[in-house]
Amino acid sequence: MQDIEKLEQDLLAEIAGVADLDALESLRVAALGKKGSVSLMMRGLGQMAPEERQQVAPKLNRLKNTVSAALDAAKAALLDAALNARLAGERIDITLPVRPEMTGRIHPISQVIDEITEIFAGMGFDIAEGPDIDDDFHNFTALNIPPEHPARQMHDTFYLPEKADGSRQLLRTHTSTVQIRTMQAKQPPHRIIVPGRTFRCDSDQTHTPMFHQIEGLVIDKTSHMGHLKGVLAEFCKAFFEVENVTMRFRPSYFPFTEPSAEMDIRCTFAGDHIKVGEGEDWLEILGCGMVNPRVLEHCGLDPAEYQGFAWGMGIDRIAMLKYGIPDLRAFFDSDLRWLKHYGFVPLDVPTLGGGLSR
Ligand code: 2NM
Repeated sequence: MQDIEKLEQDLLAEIAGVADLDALESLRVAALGKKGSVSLMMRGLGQMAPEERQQVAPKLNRLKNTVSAALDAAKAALLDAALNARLAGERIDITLPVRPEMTGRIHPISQVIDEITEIFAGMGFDIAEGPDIDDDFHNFTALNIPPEHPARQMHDTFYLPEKADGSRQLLRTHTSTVQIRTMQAKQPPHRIIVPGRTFRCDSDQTHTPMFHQIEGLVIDKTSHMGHLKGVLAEFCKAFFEVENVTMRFRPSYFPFTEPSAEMDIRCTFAGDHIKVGEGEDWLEILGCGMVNPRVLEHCGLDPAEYQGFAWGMGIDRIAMLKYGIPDLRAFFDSDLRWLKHYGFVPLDVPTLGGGLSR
């Protein structure tokens, strides 16, 4: 009897003092394993007289249960402590500033794309993207640009080598390919903007063969030029971060819109910087119009049911204007000193609430 109580006290004391899981497992084997101290005692039951066995057996069972429970509890406590130690070791203070200070910079074009998408996303537009390499239908035919149109000539468009069937793919000359793909793939209403690379065989002081555009498209049953004007006015105020922008629409021509217009905004040229919104000069910033019914038909939409507006603008020139960057071609030189000077800090993400360009 004494033995049982003594053994229990000893075992519980040892379990309480154990420092790690390995030691605890050794203890378990030494007590409850085949040749463990508790097991050996239980084996002794066989040699006892029945009355004695009846007395001792429940005590031994209780001993076994107590030790077993103490082992389980100790194991749980050790696992808990190990987890807490690991969590404490992995804890990071996310309020600390980034270290080391980030040296990478966001290219002004990426910054301007982020700003513009933020503005239009705030107005409920989706952002759509599509392939740089496309075909004649999406780049020209669907946009009501007939085969003899000058924009189709070799000197404007980069063509890929002819395929076996005689067709040639091309590098898209505008992002409108994506508007076409969107109208073909989904049912109206559409409210999208499409940022991306575009390509034209043209290279001088103010043109690079690859440049960037953002185009917008709204299609539903009742959208009209008044909505177009409202959307673009909101955009200009937000983008140039000014209270008021005076706009002017000049009649123009695009095959894919009817009527078409070009939009100018008031500005003043103050030295090398430009002030946008008010002033004596006009700055041409985009082309726009009501989507030509023929374009809708090419996309399988009934012009008697659907209508809408679209616009397009070059991002590179707008980025130069907004951020006072003098030379277009430096945009694509990958000069790290230039990027450090004109680039943006990666964590300063443009938001409508927090400010676009800070
Ligand atoms: C512009 C000017 C005016 C335009 C039209 C379309 C489409 F696909 F809906 F017909 N996409 N983009 C558009 C209209 C583009 O860029 C100066």
